[in-house]
Amino acid sequence: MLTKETVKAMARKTGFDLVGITGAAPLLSLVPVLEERQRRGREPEFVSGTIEERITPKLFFPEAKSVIMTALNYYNPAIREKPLHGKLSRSTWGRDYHRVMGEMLERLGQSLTQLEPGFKYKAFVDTGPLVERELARRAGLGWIGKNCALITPEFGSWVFLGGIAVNVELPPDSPLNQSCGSCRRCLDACPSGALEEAHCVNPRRCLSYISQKKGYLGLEERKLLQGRLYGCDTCQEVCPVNHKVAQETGNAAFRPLPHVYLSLAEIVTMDNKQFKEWLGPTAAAWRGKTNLKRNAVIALGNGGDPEAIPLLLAALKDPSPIIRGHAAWALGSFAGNEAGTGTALQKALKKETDPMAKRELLNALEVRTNR
Ligand code: B12
Ligand code: SF4
Ligand code: SF4
Repeated sequence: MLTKETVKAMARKTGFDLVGITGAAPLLSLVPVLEERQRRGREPEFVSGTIEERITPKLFFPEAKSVIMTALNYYNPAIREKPLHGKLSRSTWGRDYHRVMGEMLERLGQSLTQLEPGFKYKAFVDTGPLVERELARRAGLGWIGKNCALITPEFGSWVFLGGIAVNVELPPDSPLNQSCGSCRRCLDACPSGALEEAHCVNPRRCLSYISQKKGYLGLEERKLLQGRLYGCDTCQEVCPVNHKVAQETGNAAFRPLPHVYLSLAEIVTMDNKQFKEWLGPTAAAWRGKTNLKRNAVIALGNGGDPEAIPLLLAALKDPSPIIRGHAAWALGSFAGNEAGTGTALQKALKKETDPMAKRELLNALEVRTNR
């Protein structure tokens, strides 16, 4: 018979940093939290599943009797910031964790199938409906920080979560009896005020979400993003637990790939082939090329470095109206009357057919006249 010890040993052998077990009972304590989010229209558009599906392992895998929760440490020390370069969250520095962890979970499931006749499982990492932080908390992997992250005593919050629902009953682990205490550094450091109170993030104000949202961003959102190209690490970077326990990942798949050193110029001008080659293997690609280019244009505008101006003038001719529109805004945000910019904006306005991009061009020209 499959024992908890065998399962854990196999998970470690597969390469997981942490493993814990919880039952398949629904995550009932989340119901009021999820209802409130729905009522206030706060769920990101890419979150799938009804509340019932998000809290019920048996709706995900009808034969589920237990859930094996795993964590992978993905921490890498900071990369030195450079002018005219943007910022990617650490979760996107290495290979896409959905693939890396998904493959590992499948391997774990297959190994357990070899050991136990009739063993069945279904794996999930991030894109499934189940709320993984709560499953991980219940499986004793860590506690929920005031920044909403699952914080582990071994690696802090720099861990990806994933699991397999299984058709065998395993003795569950107990949740940890740990908390953030009186600390509130993440609440004070969140640049957008998305952490409205302890354990409660407003997803629509979270810069991680804003960086992933498609289309035109509002003026406040553009300013708040600063140089972020994808994701936001601020509430984890300030966390004293992370300062104390974070350790460089031992998983080669999560070491930084060359894309983390790309300049904003390279991102703003990349074509489809470069996008696929540079970002395709990472988790920063799933919202598409235009999103990253848009965020790079915004970073150039926020950076205020005059070297950005020729790049932004070129971006006024980009095939995507979203890039043209944000480039107009970025040019409008430069303080002086840089030679040629006004004329370039006027010229672009004459040719522009997209109503939103046209509005951005008009706004940029108005900002410059009023200066
Ligand atoms: C949608 C989503 C987002 C959205 C919304 C996030 C949110 N917190 O609501 C956005 C795009 C903003 C986002 C951002 C990030 N995400 Co995200 N995201 C998800 C996803 C797909 C679903 C999350 C969800 O349904 N949340 C519902 C809410 C209710 O639960 P929760 O926020 O996850 O967590 C807890 C608290 O809200 C808490 N809670 C609520 N009320 C109360 C009250 C009290 C008193 C207490 C104690 C607790 C408490 O209970 C919840 C569970 O225990 C999960 C994967 C998954 N399927 O679970 C990944 C996931 C949560 N994300 C992850 C990551 C890494 C991030 C980012 C760090 C990425 C980045 N660097 O930009 C940021 C962190 C932002 C933050 N501070 O939460 C990891 C988390 C790893 C970890 N160690 O915690 C996950 C688990 C993906 C994975 N498989 O690894 N994410
Ligand atoms: S990820 Fe950034 S914006 Fe979102 S809650 Fe944390 S600090 Fe705030
Ligand atoms: S910064 Fe402080 S309050 Fe926020 S998650 Fe870390 S320990 Fe908890």
